Amino acid sequence: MTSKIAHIETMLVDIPTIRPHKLSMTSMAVQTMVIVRIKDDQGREGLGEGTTIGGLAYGPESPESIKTNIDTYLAPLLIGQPLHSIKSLIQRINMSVRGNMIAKSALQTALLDLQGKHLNVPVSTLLGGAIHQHIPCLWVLASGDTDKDIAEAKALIASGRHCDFKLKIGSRHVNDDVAHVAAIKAALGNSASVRVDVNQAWDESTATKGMAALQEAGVDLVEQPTPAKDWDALARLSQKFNIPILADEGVADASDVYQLAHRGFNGSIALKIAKSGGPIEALYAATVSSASGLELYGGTLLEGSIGTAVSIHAWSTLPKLHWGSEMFGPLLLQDDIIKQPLRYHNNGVDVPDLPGLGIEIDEEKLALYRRK
Ligand code: MUC
Ligand code: MG
Repeated sequence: MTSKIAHIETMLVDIPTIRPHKLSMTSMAVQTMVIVRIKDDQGREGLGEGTTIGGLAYGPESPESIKTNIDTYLAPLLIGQPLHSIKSLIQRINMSVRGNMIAKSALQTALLDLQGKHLNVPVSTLLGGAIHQHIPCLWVLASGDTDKDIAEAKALIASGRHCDFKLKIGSRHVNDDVAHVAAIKAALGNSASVRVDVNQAWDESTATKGMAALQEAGVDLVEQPTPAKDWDALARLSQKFNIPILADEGVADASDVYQLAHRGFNGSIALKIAKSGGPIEALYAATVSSASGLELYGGTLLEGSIGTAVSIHAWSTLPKLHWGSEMFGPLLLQDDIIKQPLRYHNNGVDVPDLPGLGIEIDEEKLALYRRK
């Protein structure tokens, strides 16, 4: 029997990070997640998460706006609705609410979890079926200190947890950033793939200089060197260098991927559930990327375990993630609000295979970290 959506609760959850995490636009010491709990009229519950980086530093939605907008505008559209078609529920929301992609992604995640539990199948099955059971996962070095980053990377390589690394740069002068990256690459050698994320901090001429030096230093990939919507610059840079470019902030959804490909961009695309409005739309972006000959990467907005789990379910349905993924968000946090943490080993993470997301809330931990 089809169930109906009976209740939607949202809460802000703050968990400190294991060390400061420095990006070009902010430094994080704590991560705030908006946790969503949707209950149906048969007593089942679906979990969702909407998470961004650094309040309003990264994008136009803050944790507080995500919570307020779900409570005030999105949740009332779902209460009382039958659960049989998630796409018709998405359509219902999209007809009344523009933007707010992270809020939409949080709700879509909870609906998928609820539907998966109802049908007794994992979320990956609802998204077409898992092709992979283990997803490669890199680690981000972002302490801001070269020696600390080298020590952190060497320990992670030795433990077998990660062999690929992304370095956050862009807040310092390009020469200092390149020296920092080159020192890390030289210390790790060929045992590691080293990539950088500039988070839009360079203009095109600085990017031309920086990318030439990074290519020389043996860096494998440069992520979003120039401002998000400067699609022409990204396309020109991708044609100028052999070192590939990964588009991140510049491509939120399938239509952005089309626009970038149309301009001659020949790099790769970072898929993220948060910027697309949910895993279903992130997979639409993947389809347009593949049709345009662009390679894929599973991205994160540093979500905790719920947002990370649903992303892993989505990426498991893709034939090929050319650059692996960065689904390490839970490992950056000092603690977790779920009972069985995601399993990280062999330079990757396992795809959960229990019904729904395959994860269970730890109520005591949730009560501890929930914002009062
Ligand atoms: C980004 O822009 O890629 C992903 C990993 C990380 O450390 O920051 C994010 C955001
Ligand atoms: Mg990025």
